[in-house]
Amino acid sequence: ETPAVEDYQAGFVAVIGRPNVGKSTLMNELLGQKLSITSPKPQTTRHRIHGVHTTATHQIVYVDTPGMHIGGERSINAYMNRTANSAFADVDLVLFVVEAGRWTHEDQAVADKCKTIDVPVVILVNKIDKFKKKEELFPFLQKIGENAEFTTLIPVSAYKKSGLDLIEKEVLKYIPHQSMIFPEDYITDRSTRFLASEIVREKLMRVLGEEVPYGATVEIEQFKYDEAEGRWIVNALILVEREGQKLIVIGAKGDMIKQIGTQARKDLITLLEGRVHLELWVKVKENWADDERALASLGYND
Ligand code: GDP
Ligand code: K
Ligand code: MG
Repeated sequence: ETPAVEDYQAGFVAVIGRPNVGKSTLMNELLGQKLSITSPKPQTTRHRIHGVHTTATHQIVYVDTPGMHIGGERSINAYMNRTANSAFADVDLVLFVVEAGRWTHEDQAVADKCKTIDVPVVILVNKIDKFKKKEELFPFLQKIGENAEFTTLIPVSAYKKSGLDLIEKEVLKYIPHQSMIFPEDYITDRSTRFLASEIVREKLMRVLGEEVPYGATVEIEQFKYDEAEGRWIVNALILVEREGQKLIVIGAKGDMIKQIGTQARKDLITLLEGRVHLELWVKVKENWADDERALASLGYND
């Protein structure tokens, strides 16, 4: 039974913060589904992505964003900051994610930015699982309160799934009463093909050391269901900036690319709900991350 319009709530919530505080992990937990890729490396999330959570009483559209960061002169860095900044527009609430016990100048920059916008802001203090005793967290919470001047502060742990119900309860205070914005089964604004390329990029970020991931991107060349074979055919091109990086991605005897492929295939099977044949290729494309036109052609253009 459809609830009366005045009882239903629907709206947009931006998830922002500096890199690596756990924005994407949190969004996935709030959705109960892995949509946005995550890794211990900053700049894992490069694109804005909508994750829609629809229930009988509400539809919340979470907008995950690249981390706002200082420094990085490259076009790709400017793109990520631009994308994060644009997420403020047309949302009902901003969830500003910070990491328990660590307040950096980048957090302060985000806090200062929040003070200039018209949208209400709630702070999520993530990763509280790193503290064994609650009392150890108090000085940090007090410090944020002083630096950020926001009233609502919710300690949470995406890992332990603690505080998620509190977040949703708080979010609903700001979500307007109106009917559904998107159809009931709508999950994201991104194509399955895009999600597939992100899965491959996530494995790159996770499997490789520090020297390659920021200089790599993924382009899906073929993405189709083969009726005769009864499986998906996915060909992905990993673009790196230098020959040396190509060798690292491939690894000795191809062990790196094999690992990336095995892990990516596993997630692709979940995403596509069927058998998957995945082929990975590595190619050098110099300066893709510095060149606005190259960026746009690789899908960095929203
Ligand atoms: P983002 O850059 O802000 O989107 O952060 P990610 O979601 O990619 O997460 C960055 C890192 O923090 C990853 O290694 C996550 O596994 C880790 N992380 C996320 N949430 C938690 C948490 O609640 N507790 C701990 N200990 N680590 C977390
Ligand atoms: K990250
Ligand atoms: Mg992220």
